[in-house]
Amino acid sequence: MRPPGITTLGEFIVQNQHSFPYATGELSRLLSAIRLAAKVVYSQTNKAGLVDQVMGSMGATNIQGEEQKKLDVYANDVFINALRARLEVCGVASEEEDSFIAFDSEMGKQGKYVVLMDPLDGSSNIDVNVSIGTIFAIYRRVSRVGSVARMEDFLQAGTAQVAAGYVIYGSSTMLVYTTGNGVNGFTFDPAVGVFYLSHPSMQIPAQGHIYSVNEGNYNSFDRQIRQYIDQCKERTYSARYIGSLVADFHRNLLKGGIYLYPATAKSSNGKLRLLYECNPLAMIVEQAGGKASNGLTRTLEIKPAALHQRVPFIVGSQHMVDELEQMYKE
Ligand code: P6P
Repeated sequence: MRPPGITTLGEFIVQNQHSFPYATGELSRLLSAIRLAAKVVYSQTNKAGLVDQVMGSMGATNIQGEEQKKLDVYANDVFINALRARLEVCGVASEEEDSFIAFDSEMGKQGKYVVLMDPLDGSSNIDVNVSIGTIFAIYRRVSRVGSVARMEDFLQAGTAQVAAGYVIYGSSTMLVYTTGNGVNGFTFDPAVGVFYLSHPSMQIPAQGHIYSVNEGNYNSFDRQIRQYIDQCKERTYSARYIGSLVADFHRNLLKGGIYLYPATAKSSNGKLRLLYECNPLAMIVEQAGGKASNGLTRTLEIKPAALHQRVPFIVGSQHMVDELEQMYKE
């Protein structure tokens, strides 16, 4: 029996579609595809330790050269198939796909939106039972409706996102998203198969006392990053780094804090991808009152040059990001 006053994700989307700047119903159907896919991926991730065909890797590697865990590929297929079935979407870009996928059927070409996603981020944590996540960004296409989706539809600045969100498959599974009118979190009740509004109007504390960074790379960080980390230690902030972006981001969103994936000796632009990791989380954090940048430029204003482009990523509580950006200005 549903507690009184609790709203389901489906009801919430319909109740709020009037605030979505395009035809009512379009976003509802698009988000419901993501909601469905999240439930399907949930059903596999929460038994990854049990179901042999899910464990281990296929031996294939994606464009990042990272070993693809079977669950990576599975999640990618589930989300792509769910989105292909919706007339609102004309194409998808994914961390698991070398290039974008254009839905070139007559129905697909009529789609007005493109979706960019990391279908299962942090998948190397699957085998050790650490929370993992899906991250997605939604844009209006810029190419002509009725034509096949083009690269320009996917290489839009983050400020053009019409919606962004993530799913965290953890001790509970949550879907957190924004359409530009605040951030709302929904917790999945597997007994009922429904996401319930559990975190309305999420706001990240302006100041936090948690910093999240892989300090193994400390010696190759920019001077400003090392200076900021040293300052966190002087202030005896808590170091919390799960090694799963969605899990680290979600905790900092709730408690306040800063997540850093700066440039390193191994990767001069950091490790995280602009289009389907940094931009969606940047939109969410800004809608929740926080900030995201590469130290010098607001993440959402970085002009994409390539689908899998990496950027240094600093995201979290406003005052913490401000302080680090000030070090870059000095
Ligand atoms: P490192 C996972 O592979 C991921 O993309 C993020 O989820 C995570 O925050 C980061 O990489 C961890 O990278 O280099 O610290 O192991």
